Amino acid sequence: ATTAEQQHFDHLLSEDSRVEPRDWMPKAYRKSLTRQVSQHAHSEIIGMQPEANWITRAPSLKRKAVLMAKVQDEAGHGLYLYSAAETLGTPRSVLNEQLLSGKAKYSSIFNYPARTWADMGAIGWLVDGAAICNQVPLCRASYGPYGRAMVRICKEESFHQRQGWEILYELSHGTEAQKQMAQDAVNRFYGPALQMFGPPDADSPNSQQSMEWNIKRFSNDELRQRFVDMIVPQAEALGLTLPDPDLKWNEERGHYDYGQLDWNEFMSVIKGSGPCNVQRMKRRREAHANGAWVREAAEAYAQRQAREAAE
Ligand code: FAQ
Repeated sequence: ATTAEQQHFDHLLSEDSRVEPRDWMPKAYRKSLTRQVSQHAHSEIIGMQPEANWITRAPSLKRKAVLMAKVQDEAGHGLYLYSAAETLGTPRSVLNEQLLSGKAKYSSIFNYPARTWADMGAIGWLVDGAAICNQVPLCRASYGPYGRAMVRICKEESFHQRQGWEILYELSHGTEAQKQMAQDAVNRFYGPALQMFGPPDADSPNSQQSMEWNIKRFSNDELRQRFVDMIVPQAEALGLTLPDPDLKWNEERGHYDYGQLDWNEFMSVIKGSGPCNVQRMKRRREAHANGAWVREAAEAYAQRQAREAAE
């Protein structure tokens, strides 16, 4: 880079303005953003599986329509995030290959099974709720295409969280068995949802640099705390409890204290040994193989268009 290029980049960051695809950017900035944005895209795509699993078993036509719309939104999020990642220079086919080969990560949360209908509620309320807490600050990420994609994604996530909340509310005000099913779903998703924010700050190798680059605006622990503070009163309103005996209001800090999370489990899930990692990846590889004809048809069409334009 010339000094002028580096200075221009530094100036954009210091003014808190956006870096656009045509601007010069440091190699490490491009690389780290490609990593985060593509892994985010992979999470949206793999994240369709736990809920898609319940579409045919939704308890009513209305619930089925809502769930189908939500799962389709996740596909859309994956697509705009792949497009945003591609503006950094790596083609989608390469990003996809990194997912299929296991080289790229996707969110730990999607390696847990969705056992009952109440899990649709817990996923919407807790998983989409955590996603919103994490993603609202990303609307201000320094890289323009990522920040702009986040704005629309966050609006859709808000609807997702609301639909999850409503499922749980209805169950927790239903029969004793329904309430129990809702409580069980919350018990299973609470810890893994808190781990979506990433490892504790002291063990988060990317955070500091990402914050200096205005990609992340808050640390993993700061966002996790914000999420806990948000869901405690929501759980009370639902009539459900959160499975943490150490959860209590700390007057001095002005925040809820919460107990240690199981970080060994987290590490094992991101290394591939969670309850559903194998199944999720197998399903994704099958879906990719089954879609080969679509890619071939699109390619043949593009070639014909190019030929006709040249004639
Ligand atoms: N799972 O140094 P840090 C959704 C990795 S929401 C797996 O702290 P960073 C919506 C991390 O990549 C879910 N891996 O990393 C939806 C890094 O490894 P690497 C997706 C994790 O980047 C709802 C290493 O650990 N949301 O899909 C996790 O500064 C319902 C060290 O960590 C996003 O991706 C984890 N939980 O902070 C869809 C949001 N945590 O890459 C369907 C955008 C950390 O060096 C249904 N991403 N790792 O090999 C981010 O905000 C950040 O990347 C963090 C991690 C906060 C996830």
